[in-house]
Amino acid sequence: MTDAVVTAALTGPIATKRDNPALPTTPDEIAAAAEAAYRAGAAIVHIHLRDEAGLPTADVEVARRVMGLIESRCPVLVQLSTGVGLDVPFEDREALVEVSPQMATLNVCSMSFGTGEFRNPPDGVRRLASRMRDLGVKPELEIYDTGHLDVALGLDAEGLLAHPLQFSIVLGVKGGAPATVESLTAMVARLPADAIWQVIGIGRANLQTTTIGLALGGNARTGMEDTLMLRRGEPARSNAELVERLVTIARAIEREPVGPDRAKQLLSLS
Ligand code: KMH
Ligand code: ZN
Repeated sequence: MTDAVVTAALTGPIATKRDNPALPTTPDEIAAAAEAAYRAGAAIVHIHLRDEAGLPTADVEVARRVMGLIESRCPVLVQLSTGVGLDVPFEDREALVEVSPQMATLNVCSMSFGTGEFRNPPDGVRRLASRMRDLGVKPELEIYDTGHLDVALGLDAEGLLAHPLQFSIVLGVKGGAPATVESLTAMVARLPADAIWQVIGIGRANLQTTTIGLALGGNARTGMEDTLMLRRGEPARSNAELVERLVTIARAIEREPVGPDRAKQLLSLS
């Protein structure tokens, strides 16, 4: 068995309870979902915040509250999304790292995102990378296509990123790389030798692409940000249910999900 770090992406920025009533959106629901995901085998929770209306927010007070609630329940590591939501200005999103989560996402390029636009301007991305480096917040480099990898490597060449680099290869977003083995292997082949990586499989191909990533030696992520369905026609009843299934798959292919302490070592978190 080799180690595998499992991340649960609990909420995301787009789905609502109308899409799946089990989606956690309030601070208490997110904290309870984080604990259940941890107990099911996740070492990390990827967190998007919602306001009282259920919309994505970059409110640092909400971030502090959610992080405090999670910490009071379990030792799972927190990866805060700086992607937040498509309608939230970059300048508000970047302020979230000031609450010093163990990790935060760093989306390196602007792009079309479904029917919306995901704005990550080059000067803002460099500023955010530099602030994360100064605060000791580990960037989760989200790579939605091959060119994004080159931009991330450029940030590394400028000395803005701490090693080992940690990549999430996102497959299946409309506007990014398709959920195919070819697009995955094209990106994996070009990662630095010491890079740590996982697949984020969006939508229908979630199960297949995540499993292929694990089989190729990557870590793994699942959760209701990435898929609201356990399988076609069957909505997920919880994030923990998705994590349980992924843990079963990991073990079946000789990958053992690790706890937060070991994940901290593997990912070189401060
Ligand atoms: N769904 C997007 C807006 C992140 O968490 O940083 C991208 C996103 C990335 O959620
Ligand atoms: Zn996210």
